[in-house]
Amino acid sequence: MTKTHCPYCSLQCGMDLAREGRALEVRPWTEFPVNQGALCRKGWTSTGLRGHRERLTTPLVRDRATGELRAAGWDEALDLVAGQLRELRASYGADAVGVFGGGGLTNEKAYSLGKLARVALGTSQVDYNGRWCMSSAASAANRALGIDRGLPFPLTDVEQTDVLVLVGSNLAETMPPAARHLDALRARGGHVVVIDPRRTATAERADTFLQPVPGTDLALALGLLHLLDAAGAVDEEYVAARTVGWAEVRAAVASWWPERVERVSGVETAQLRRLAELLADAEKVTILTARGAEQHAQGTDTVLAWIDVALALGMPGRPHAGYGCLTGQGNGQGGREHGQKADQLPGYRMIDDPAAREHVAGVWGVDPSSLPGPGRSAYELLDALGTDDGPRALLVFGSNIVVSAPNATHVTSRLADLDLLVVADLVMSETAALADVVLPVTQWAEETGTMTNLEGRVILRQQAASPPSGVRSDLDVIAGLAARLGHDFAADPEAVFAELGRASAGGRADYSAISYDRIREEHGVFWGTERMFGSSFAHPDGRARFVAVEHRGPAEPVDPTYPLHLTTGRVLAQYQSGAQTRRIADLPDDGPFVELHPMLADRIGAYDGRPVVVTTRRGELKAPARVVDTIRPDTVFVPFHWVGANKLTNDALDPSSRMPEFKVCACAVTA
Ligand SMILES: Nc1nc2c(c(=O)[nH]1)N[C@H]1C(S)=C(S)[C@@H](COP(=O)(O)OP(=O)(O)OC[C@H]3O[C@@H](n4cnc5c(=O)[nH]c(N)nc54)[C@H](O)[C@@H]3O)O[C@H]1N2
Ligand SMILES: Nc1nc2c(c(=O)[nH]1)N[C@H]1C(S)=C(S)[C@@H](COP(=O)(O)OP(=O)(O)OC[C@H]3O[C@@H](n4cnc5c(=O)[nH]c(N)nc54)[C@H](O)[C@@H]3O)O[C@H]1N2
Ligand code: SF4
Ligand SMILES: [Mo]
Repeated sequence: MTKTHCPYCSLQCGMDLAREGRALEVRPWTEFPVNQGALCRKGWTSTGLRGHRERLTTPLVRDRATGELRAAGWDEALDLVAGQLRELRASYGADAVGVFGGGGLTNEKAYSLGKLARVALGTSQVDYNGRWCMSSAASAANRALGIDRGLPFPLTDVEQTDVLVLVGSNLAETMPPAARHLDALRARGGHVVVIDPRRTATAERADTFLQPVPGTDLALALGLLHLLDAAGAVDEEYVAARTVGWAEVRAAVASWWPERVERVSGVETAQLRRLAELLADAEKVTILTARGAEQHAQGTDTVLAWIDVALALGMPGRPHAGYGCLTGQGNGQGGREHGQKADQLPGYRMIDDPAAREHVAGVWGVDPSSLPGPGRSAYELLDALGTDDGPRALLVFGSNIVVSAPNATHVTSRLADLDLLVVADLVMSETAALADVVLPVTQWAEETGTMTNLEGRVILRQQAASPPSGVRSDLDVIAGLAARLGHDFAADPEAVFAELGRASAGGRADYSAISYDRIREEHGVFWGTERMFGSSFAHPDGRARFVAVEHRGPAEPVDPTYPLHLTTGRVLAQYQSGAQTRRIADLPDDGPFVELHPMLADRIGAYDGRPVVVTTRRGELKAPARVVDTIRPDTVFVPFHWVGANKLTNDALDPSSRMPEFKVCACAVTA
């Protein structure tokens, strides 16, 4: 039996892997506190990719003559990649090479990938799919609280709160074992509030459900602040002692009376008033945001407004209360801390900070001035590929861009304009299928590494089986490329983790006190403290910042040609771009569908199960209708696990986090 964690989401549920002959079987690991033995369907079936006939087991190189991918040896493939990268750098400069990482990579991989970019390639052009995921919450938390840690408290704390507000989270489908904490809270007499344009499985477990127009959560928060202030429910003592900036927020929300909020969001004034009363009367309130509130061109401001609500109520830092973001990818937290992000060095240090550069360059044994500056954010990087001043080569580790990037048809055309596309993956993802070189890598149970879950708990995924022959770990691949570029990188995960510890020492996310042995003994180790903000926030003066923000609305409002709101998201049985879960036989793979309300279906003559066409300014998708009365009549929903949804989505970006607006654009639907 090997104690490890699920290959998918940020809950990083603990599991035991038992060998049954050649097969691996998933068994519950009941002592691991986050999931206490429970797993969702994806976790139970996660070994389904082991020995799968579609696993990649040899490097592939595109034959110039035929245009087809053909099998190649590792030396041939890596020599070819390194040779071409050297040539491109010599002709066009170091920024001609781009690197694209993922929040599903282990801490060790994220760290090595950033080091590959900055040290071996000398490029500033490195970013990752975390920009798609939680960057708006990160940018808001940094600004308001002085630090970006998804949950600044253990997840189980939510059971002890009085009112839990979930803004744009469908955790009953996206983190099913976490739903038990909602049930426990309600069994204690607590109250769950869900805010979502769809009455989801999570909303079914709630006491209060608000169903706003997509993209209006910011207006709701401003309206709540208005009502809390009017009712004298602001915790003046806390505000005076622990925060700055309330006066500006108070002035900004003065004009957000409930009728105005109703006009913008569609949420009735009576409902908003009841929610304000509920919050005002509660001793302990916890507000959690997820992608529904964050994946917007005003995502950062939306999160800031909800943090303002939490601060006005005096909650952050109080036991069993406060604000948190439900990070999404397996290593969503660690993946953003160790230097694969365009503006960061390991330890959540900023790449334009001279002291940070000096410290990290010291660990890397290079001159600080040799480190590049900040690069482009994920979408901007992809948008620039193959253009005059953009990268001409891209190395992709752990992302299936063709399916998951916004405005995907455009992004795919950018990939096609590259001189060299290299993809490291377990399977032939839609992105790997376009590559010039495909590198087959090990998957979670075949390698060891650390992940940092949504609570900031660093956990250890231990190897439970040997990889198929011909497959190498990402760390080996990165070290192999670095060696060919004249640099000696460690490839052993524990050695990389020790180096990461040194590089992060003294940074905002300091891992220097954590070791594999400690993680094994303690079932995971929190970086920093388990519960944050008890006595001070992470700004130099110890105070949280209220930030006054305004509601702008979606970048692409509805109009007579595109009269409906399109939103996108997830279903329980598929994970992300589906590259892994669509190949697992025990998970249903029905293809995309279009969820719409019976009133809308009637108007356009659509029938459940029959195809409809969704059109936006960027593309169209034909898929079966799913007629349900749980969605707003002015909104349609498409899951993004299959090619399709992102041909429709808008590439408008949040100005501060550079997160794309996946959660709302204007569309038309015809039967
Ligand atoms: N089954 C499954 N689980 C997953 C994943 C997966 O792919 N599949 N991915 C993991 C990852 S990386 C992530 S980031 C998380 C995401 O976890 P969630 O954020 O829970 O997932 P989503 O389905 O993207 O969005 C949540 C809800 O937002 C709603 N929504 C849409 N627009 C708006 C809006 O404007 N306002 C509000 N308030 N709500 C809105 C949608 O209707 C949806 O129900 O899930 C993780 N877990
Ligand atoms: N319309 C719409 N689009 C969205 C979203 C949405 O809500 N709506 N959500 C966004 C969000 S939150 C996210 S997180 C992204 C995720 O979207 P992607 O970045 O596409 O995420 P995955 O499907 O997890 O891609 C991981 C790829 O890497 C491979 N892989 C898995 N593990 C490893 C590994 O250890 N090493 C290597 N080299 N490869 C590995 C997998 O097989 C897969 O091909 O999608 C975003 N796109
Ligand atoms: S909730 Fe997330 S971590 Fe837990 S079993 Fe499901 S996919 Fe895996
Ligand atoms: Mo995500």
